[in-house]
Amino acid sequence: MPAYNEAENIGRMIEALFGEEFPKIKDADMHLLIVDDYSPDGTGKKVEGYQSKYKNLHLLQKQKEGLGWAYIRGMQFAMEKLNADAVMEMDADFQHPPRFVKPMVEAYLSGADYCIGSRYVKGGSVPKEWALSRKAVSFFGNLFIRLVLLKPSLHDLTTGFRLTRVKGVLDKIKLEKLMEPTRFAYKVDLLYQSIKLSKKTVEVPLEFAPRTMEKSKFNPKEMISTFKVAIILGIKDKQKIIKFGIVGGTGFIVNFIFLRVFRNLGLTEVLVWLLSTELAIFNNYIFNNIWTFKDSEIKGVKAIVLKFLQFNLTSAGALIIQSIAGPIGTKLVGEKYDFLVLAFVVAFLVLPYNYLMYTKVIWKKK
Ligand SMILES: Nc1nc2c(ncn2[C@@H]2O[C@H](COP(=O)(O)OP(=O)(O)O)[C@@H](O)[C@H]2O)c(=O)[nH]1
Ligand SMILES: [Mg+2]
Repeated sequence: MPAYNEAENIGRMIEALFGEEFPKIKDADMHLLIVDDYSPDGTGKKVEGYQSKYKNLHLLQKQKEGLGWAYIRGMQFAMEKLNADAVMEMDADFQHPPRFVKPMVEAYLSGADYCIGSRYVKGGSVPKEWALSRKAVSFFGNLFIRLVLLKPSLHDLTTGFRLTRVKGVLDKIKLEKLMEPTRFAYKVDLLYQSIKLSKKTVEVPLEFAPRTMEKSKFNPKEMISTFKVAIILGIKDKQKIIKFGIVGGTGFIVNFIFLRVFRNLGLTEVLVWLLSTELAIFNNYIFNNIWTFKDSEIKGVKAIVLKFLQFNLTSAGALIIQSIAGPIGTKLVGEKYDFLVLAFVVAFLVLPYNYLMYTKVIWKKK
């Protein structure tokens, strides 16, 4: 729980959690770690005052470097010093009402690796008091990020109320390398990486409450940097697919050039097609290996040769798909439209099939 100038809230928050909510949670040992950036209003002192009363209350104090760093340092402390199995992110200002902690922990205990406190699912909400313009900014901003990151199945990507399993998720993330760590935008990068690592992600309804005291630290600068991070991540996410497409294009060119070359050499037509296609397959294999899937590059002569044979089998699979779907398609729409059938089969069957095989079989992550 990051807290900056929350002296008016922090005492009530500590009491609400340790006095009411934590005792209701039976199957987890609950701790509260507050990260205070030496708030001038004495937030830290207030916390210290409660530490003798609640032994699971911890305080981490550091220089002010913005919200992202408060979380990064807090998460590192939770993992390294407190040996946490899971870490929650929660505000100190009651905008995340303490009663929502329990359902989050329950979702984790029933197997979720990543729980998102969601304002935009059934049972969740944003404050009724918010002006329409504020609601619109929150809703459309969030929708934009959902679309950019291609995560339409999740409804709240900008929430600050989340629970993450340490093993396999949080401990795999290079927290110090998060984008925009001084800002609220840290949330988007952290969420993006967590979703990738998490095997089971769930959304738990959250009724986001209005702020009671003090002022919000969110502002247009924070908003712009949040969008920036989302766009950069969105492009990064699609880089592989773009490279895969480009390599496929070079394969087509190789195929075409050698078709002519071998024909001019006077080879039989079957051999002309066979050799030029094999060269295209070889081209695609090499360039996908050193470029598209560089992060899981196949190395060593033996591995390269074996994987190349596997790659040929994959390509044979594409041939089979095409020779089954092609005739069926032409039968349905007529020979006149065979080019449409070809485009359809390639776009919706062969390319997805290839991409799937490349990512899940050939260049499968270890
Ligand atoms: N330690 C620390 N906490 C911060 C900082 N900025 C915001 N917070 C805390 O983070 C939480 C969310 O901030 P808030 O201003 O309420 O943002 P909003 O809810 O998005 O309007 C609150 O508990 C703040 O006290 C910071 O720079 N350092
Ligand atoms: Mg707040």
